[in-house]
Amino acid sequence: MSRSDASALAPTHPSVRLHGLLDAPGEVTVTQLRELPVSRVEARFDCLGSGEQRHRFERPRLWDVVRAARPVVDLRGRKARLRFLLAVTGADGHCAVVSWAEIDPDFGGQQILLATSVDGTPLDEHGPQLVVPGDHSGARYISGITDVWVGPFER
Ligand SMILES: Nc1nc2c(c(=O)[nH]1)N[C@H]1C(S)=C(S)[C@@H](COP(=O)(O)O)O[C@H]1N2
Ligand SMILES: [Mo]
Repeated sequence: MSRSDASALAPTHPSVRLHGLLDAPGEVTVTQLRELPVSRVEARFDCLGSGEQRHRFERPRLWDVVRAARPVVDLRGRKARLRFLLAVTGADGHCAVVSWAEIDPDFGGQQILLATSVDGTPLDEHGPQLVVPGDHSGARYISGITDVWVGPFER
């Protein structure tokens, strides 16, 4: 497909809004997420409604997506970043929080993904899906993601 064909299709595809305390906030499509380094995860989780599920997910770590948006956080020491959290929301309003320390390699370093495909099926039309391999429950596997907010807890 030529470049002009691709950009003609772009407006029909959903995008994820990256916002919060970021130097480079913006909208990112599933196509753009595929430009980041690829990770692959075989995940198994439990759903209260439909029992155990197994899926193959592919593409970027949430960590790489967030770093590309340049969060305004001091990474020289280790304490300042610990108050940061990421709120991930789907098109239906389902929302869950991931703490910065879960995905930061200096702490949990979990392979949490914003998947661009599930079992080989591309998610361009539906929007990316959050993949949290450490979770027993599937409830944080938010699909159709429209929004990722990054910022510090304030008290
Ligand atoms: N946007 C959105 N994503 C969601 C949910 C939801 O209600 N809305 N439910 C979650 C729950 S409870 C589970 S168990 C998994 C189900 O994943 P599946 O679609 O592979 O069955 O999706 C999760 N992602
Ligand atoms: Mo579920």
